[in-house]
Amino acid sequence: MRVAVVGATGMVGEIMLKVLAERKFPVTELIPVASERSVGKEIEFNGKKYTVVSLETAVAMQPQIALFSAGGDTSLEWAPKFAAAGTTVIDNSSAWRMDASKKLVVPEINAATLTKEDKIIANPNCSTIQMVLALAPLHKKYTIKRIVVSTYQSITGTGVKAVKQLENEYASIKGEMAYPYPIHRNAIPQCDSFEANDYTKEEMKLVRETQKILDDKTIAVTATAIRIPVVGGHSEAVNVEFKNDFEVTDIRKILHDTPGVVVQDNPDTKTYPMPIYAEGKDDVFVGRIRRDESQPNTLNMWIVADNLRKGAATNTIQIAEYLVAHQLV
Ligand code: A2P
Ligand code: 11C
Repeated sequence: MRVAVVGATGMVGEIMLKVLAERKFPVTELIPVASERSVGKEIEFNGKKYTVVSLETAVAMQPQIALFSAGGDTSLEWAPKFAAAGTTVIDNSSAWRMDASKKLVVPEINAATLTKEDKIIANPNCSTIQMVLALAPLHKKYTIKRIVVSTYQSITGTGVKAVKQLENEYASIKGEMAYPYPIHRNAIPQCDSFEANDYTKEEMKLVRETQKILDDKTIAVTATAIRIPVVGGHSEAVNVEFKNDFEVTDIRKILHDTPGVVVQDNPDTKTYPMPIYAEGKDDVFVGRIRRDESQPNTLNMWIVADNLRKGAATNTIQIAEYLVAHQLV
């Protein structure tokens, strides 16, 4: 496979290269792509050096697959050009996610809907991916009525600038700010910009993307997304009301049997997921599983995952693996 990685010098792009190598994705030729300012730079992949090329050059090279993580504007402009040249694009930006003609894919849930005609495939937002991976099998059995989610999000979701801001604050150095406020010793109740309804874009992604991936517009979702000074992954306190009653032991068993989900849940041994241990892993970790005693058919749990891996790079590459395995590219 000739594989282009658009945004290869970025935070997610670098993890994409790592995950492609780790999972032995059948790359015969890697085409690293970045902005004009990086063209000509060398990057290493699988022990070989590759030169970063421009988007224009990459389209002309007609890769079979292009993995995009270079922002929404780049995707909007360039994904259709790659698609027109016969390349299948898997896009990690928010550009195409809510486009009714594009599929929004978490492979364990809905990869079976993919066909050869899908030339631009959307990868969901990190906080959505980890939540729906755990919720999909529970929805299947008990039918979700409503989700109330509060997130505690890693600064890596914002990018290199945010990591630099925290490092500067640790060292009491004045520098460029990624956030409107200090992040060290703080919790900022704003991830991304606000929409007209006073929710942030991140919160509305949790609402809209969840309904699209679970293919059910009747699921009510409300979200509060918080940025905290953490690096390893996103954490989520999730309260789920089902139509039907459940046994907590059955919930644990279903989650235990769900590919990609790891249950870490034992109050006696203080076992529960934490971002410091999720970092660098591809799984979604679930713990603090307990009945909400304040109303019927309702469950509380705590979901943690590395936002750059399953939340971004790994999910994108799992989609690519599915396409290859099913001869869809
Ligand atoms: P570059 O390194 O040349 O700026 P991050 O989200 O971590 O900031 O990374 C963004 C990635 O997207 C980088 O690889 C960046 O390349 C790339 N990128 C940003 N703007 C463009 C653009 N207009 N065309 C191509 N790649 C872009
Ligand atoms: C964050 N979820 O943590 C964001 C980053 O739509 O892919 C990824 C944004 C997106 O801030």
